[in-house]
Amino acid sequence: MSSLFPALTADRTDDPALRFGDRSLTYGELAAATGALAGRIGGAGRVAVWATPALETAVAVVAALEAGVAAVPLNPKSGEKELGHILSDSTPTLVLAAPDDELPLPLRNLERLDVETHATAPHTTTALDADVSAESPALIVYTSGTTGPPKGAVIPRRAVASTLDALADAWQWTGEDVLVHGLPLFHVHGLVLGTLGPLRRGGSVRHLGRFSTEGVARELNDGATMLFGVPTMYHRIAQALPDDPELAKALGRARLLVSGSAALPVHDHERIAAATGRRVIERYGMTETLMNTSVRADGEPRAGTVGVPLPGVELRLVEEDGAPITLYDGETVGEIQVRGTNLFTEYLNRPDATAAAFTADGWFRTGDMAVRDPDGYVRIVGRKATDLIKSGGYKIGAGEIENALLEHPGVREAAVTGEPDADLGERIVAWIVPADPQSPPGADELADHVARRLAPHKRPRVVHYLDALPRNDMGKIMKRALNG
Ligand code: MCA
Ligand code: AMP
Repeated sequence: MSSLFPALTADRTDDPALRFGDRSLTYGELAAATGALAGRIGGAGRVAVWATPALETAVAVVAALEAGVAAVPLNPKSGEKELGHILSDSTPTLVLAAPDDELPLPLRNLERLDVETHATAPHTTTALDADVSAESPALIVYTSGTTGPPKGAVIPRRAVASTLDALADAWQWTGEDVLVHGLPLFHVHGLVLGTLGPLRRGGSVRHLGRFSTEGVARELNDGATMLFGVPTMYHRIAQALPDDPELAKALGRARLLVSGSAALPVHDHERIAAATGRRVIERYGMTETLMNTSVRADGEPRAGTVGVPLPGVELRLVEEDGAPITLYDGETVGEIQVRGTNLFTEYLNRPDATAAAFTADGWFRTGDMAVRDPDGYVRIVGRKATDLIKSGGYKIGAGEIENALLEHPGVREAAVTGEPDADLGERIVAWIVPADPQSPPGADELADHVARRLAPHKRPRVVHYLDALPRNDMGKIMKRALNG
């Protein structure tokens, strides 16, 4: 038993814990599988987890936490360049994967341990993590910045515990809840909230394998009580509702529909409310901070807001010069800064970036711009950095895509921007000056190039060809001149 999962005990032989497609584990089975694996990896420095949407990923991460070992979840669609960076930066001693998973080249030099979901050997019942400090790393999650490769956010155990307990308070989330979602397991949303969350409460999660409105309808009509999703998923639900009475009925039954990772447009909020009688609530978080605010289950759901600060989270808005804004007028815009036990400790191997992310008095600069309504509800109105793109709920840095594009022999210059997209929120647009204007590389070829090197969700969806990029007197690319 782990201090993070007090409900994960061997005697709960009939209580469902995890279901992925048609494979499932009870608490008793999960305790046996994670106990056995934890016994094998105890003392390993850090372990990489091949984070497919499968039982094995959940077993691997929970076992690492039980063993007091930090887990580095890897996107199984990561390209070679991205994977190479994450491995050389985080230096895991082992990779945990499902027995049938084929691992790509950069991982083949690493010792591999197959994750068994049904333990065959008797497991230890002593809590391996009893002496592990709450400050020690639980997870290292890679997140994009404006320039350069992704940074590893070191998330300590107390942040995982405190964010999940704050959400339990805000959402009246209990062991009775059955969560359904189809989120990836290599980011905070699907892994911490969507997998560790139900296990900490003693309830269960049904993962769809991949998101579909049919899967959501099936599970909510079959006893699931909560749905988590990114706005793209709720947009697809809103699109499907007019022709799908089963889906409308299913959503109408849910106890809580929660959206996060990006802003859910008011139009989608309204369409879902009109068709189902239920209001989606939004919560606001970041890889570095876990969850900061939420509309509460017992509060007023208000479209276009992310609710109020969670218990234990201090939140302030500041002016450009760092002066705190004291007005709650729904108008005065400032950067959101936060403080609390929900925060990460550092970016791995990046003391410079860590220092830059905090103010002298310990507030984390989120880079998100917001106003506050008179009753404290936070409304996010934008982002400081235009070079960060949120597409499908994934945060993507323009700089890393530009660097990948520049590695294509047919590209002389490249700039990347985001533009509004009804489905994805924003879509990635590449502006290319070809090396040879007579035979520029095709849009599909450039998309494949980025998908292969970085990840498919980072591929440009639109490519424009230019003779030259607009630059100012200093030679800096003027991105505003591109999208305008
Ligand atoms: C298409 N595909 C390709 C290519 N083109 N693969 C390789 N090369 C290409 N050129 C494949 C894709 O891999 C994918 O495969 C399929 O075609 C469809 O691609 P795409 O259109 O990109 O995907 P989608 O189905 O439209 O994805 C929408 C989505 C997804 C399901 C909403 O964006 C998603 O899962 N978003 C969740 C992001 C998230 O969890 N963010 C949390 C981070 P296949 O279908 O097989 O995959 S934020 C966070 O954690 C903070 C703390 C917070 O606040 O939550
Ligand atoms: P990530 O680094 O991928 O964890 O993404 C964190 C960012 O997602 C935040 O800084 C916000 O810009 C955005 N975000 C998360 N939740 C919301 C939300 N409910 N509304 C608007 N933006 C959000």
